[in-house]
Amino acid sequence: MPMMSGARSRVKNKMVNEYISKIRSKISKDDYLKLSRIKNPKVHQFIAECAELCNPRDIFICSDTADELEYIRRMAIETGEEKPLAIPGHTVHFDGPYDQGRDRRATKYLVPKGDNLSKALNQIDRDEGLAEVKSLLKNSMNGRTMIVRFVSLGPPRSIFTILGLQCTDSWYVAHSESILFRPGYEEFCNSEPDRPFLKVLHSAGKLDENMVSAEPDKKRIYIDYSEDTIYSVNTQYAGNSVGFKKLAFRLAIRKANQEGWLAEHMMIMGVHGPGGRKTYFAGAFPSACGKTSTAMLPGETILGDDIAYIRNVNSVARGVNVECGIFGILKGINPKDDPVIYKALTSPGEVIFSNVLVKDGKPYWLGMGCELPKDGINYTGYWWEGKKDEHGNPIPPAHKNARYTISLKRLENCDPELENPMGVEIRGIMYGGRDSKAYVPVQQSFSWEHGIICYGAALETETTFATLDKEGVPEINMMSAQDFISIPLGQNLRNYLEFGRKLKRQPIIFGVNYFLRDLETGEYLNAPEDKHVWVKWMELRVHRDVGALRAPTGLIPKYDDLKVLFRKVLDKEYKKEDYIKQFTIRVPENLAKIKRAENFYRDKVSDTPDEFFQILNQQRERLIEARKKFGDYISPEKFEEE
Ligand code: SPV
Ligand code: MN
Repeated sequence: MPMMSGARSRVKNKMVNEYISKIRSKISKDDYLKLSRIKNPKVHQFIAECAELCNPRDIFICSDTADELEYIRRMAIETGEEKPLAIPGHTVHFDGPYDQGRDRRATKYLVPKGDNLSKALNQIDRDEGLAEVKSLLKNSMNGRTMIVRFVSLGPPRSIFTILGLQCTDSWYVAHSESILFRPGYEEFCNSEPDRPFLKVLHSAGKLDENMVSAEPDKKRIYIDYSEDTIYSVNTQYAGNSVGFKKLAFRLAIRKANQEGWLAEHMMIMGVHGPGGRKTYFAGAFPSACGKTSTAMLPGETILGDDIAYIRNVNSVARGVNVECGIFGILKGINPKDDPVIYKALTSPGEVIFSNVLVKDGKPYWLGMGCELPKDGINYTGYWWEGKKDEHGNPIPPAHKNARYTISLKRLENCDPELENPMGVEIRGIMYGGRDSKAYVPVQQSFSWEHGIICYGAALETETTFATLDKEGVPEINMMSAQDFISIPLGQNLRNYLEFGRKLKRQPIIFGVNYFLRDLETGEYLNAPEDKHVWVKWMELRVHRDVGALRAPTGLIPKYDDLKVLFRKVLDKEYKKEDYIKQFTIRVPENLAKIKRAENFYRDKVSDTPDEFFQILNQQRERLIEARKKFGDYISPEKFEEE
């Protein structure tokens, strides 16, 4: 690395000292030394500016030592943001009743004058937004400590690494970051003074007597992409406050686009195939649509459950997990269906539960496989069966979006390549939405472009409890990352298409749908565990070990192959009639789906590439052609082998 000239270095050091001196009265001598080891003046500038705006009583610099991490844990309990539970290492945190999920309405991009973002993205003029959020942050840390955290997104010292710095007044947020992200202080110290990094300023704002953000109507989460900075205030829900999760992800998407790689809302898993081989898949699913449960399938390994960076390395796609922990949904986790995670959540060790029901030091959540107590403490305070909210609606014992935060290393099925600085080769990518009517449970695309466009860009899903909006409304959710895409959507699609075209070995693209229902009865056509069979089938397809049938929407499995897999994987009899129901191509529903995707992109995305409409149209023509021969609902047995 080039050395700085003496004169330049002296100027930089002077600036460093100037910024640190501004906050000198609020930091200890030790912390002063910790900051002096970092040579990047922008780090000191950001910390000094945050302190000036939010006016904390003091500042705590975390350099990632075991003692400091323990101190953060203790402070989260001492301040009351977390409460200890009976099992050692377990704590519970509550968010307020209006802070139980990502808040789309309060989350906005700050758009400088003259810049254009797709209409579909929530935005505000940068000057106006900055003035608003800064006025809310003004003096927000009065009487509290500002905690400074440094993290490495992706394994440290790798081509994937992006550095992040967060200032927060929430010990819960700082604690969550210890579990979810790799330490970054050392890498900050060892970096050149001009190395870019992402910045987050968060304040929980005014707190009530239970240490819960008390002014949800003043919640703002603003993304200043022109300065790689995020402002978040009057919220504690981790998706809104832990800046390196979905907020920094939005900034990473912009960076990835500029540099020609992919930042994705994807899990990464290792799938075991015949002969002891392991094949890595990435999978994009909207929130609460089966992403973590796929990555957690018993007998396979989990490398990541939420955010992946994928790069072209020697002409193959390699991916890493941006995080090293899980902020996962508790609802439905039970010892029968999810033995690995259930065991980790009921054994001693560090876990933060949020928005569960607590009774006698034990956390309870919906669908945990046992009867829940009739009273206890939940996100509304003391709860009893029959308690109603202000609109007269019954309050559930635990929130549907109750979550756990745990380190991946605590799991028996954690993939050994988690910390590989070169990541793992991604051989398959799956896109899965909540589509009750049209797509079959699993299909393989005809090409990279077909998969990216028809399964990824046109992905349609019904809204879930992971955001504060109404549930069950169908919407287009591009690559399952619509909430996070911070550039014009057409440009995002172009970047994707280009990325694949430059690879010598492209990942195979699959579309999955765990939510297909019978058109008449409305019943789900598959059990949740069936996804394991689809995953094993995809693994075989990557290696071309089984054939497939050429349907208008993609290559679909043959009955005989699935029958063998159902027996092997689930020890289940797979009936021909079930196969036919699940894999019947529903022409009217698929045509309507294409129309909705076209309308969305035509109305909302002015820079959609023509290729998108061409490829969707080809799918339409294949469907119409097939309908001429076989009618509206076509049994898979009508299709020929590829
Ligand atoms: C999601 O909602 O997609 C999550 C949780 O993974 S959050 O951190 O809220 O984004
Ligand atoms: Mn997610």
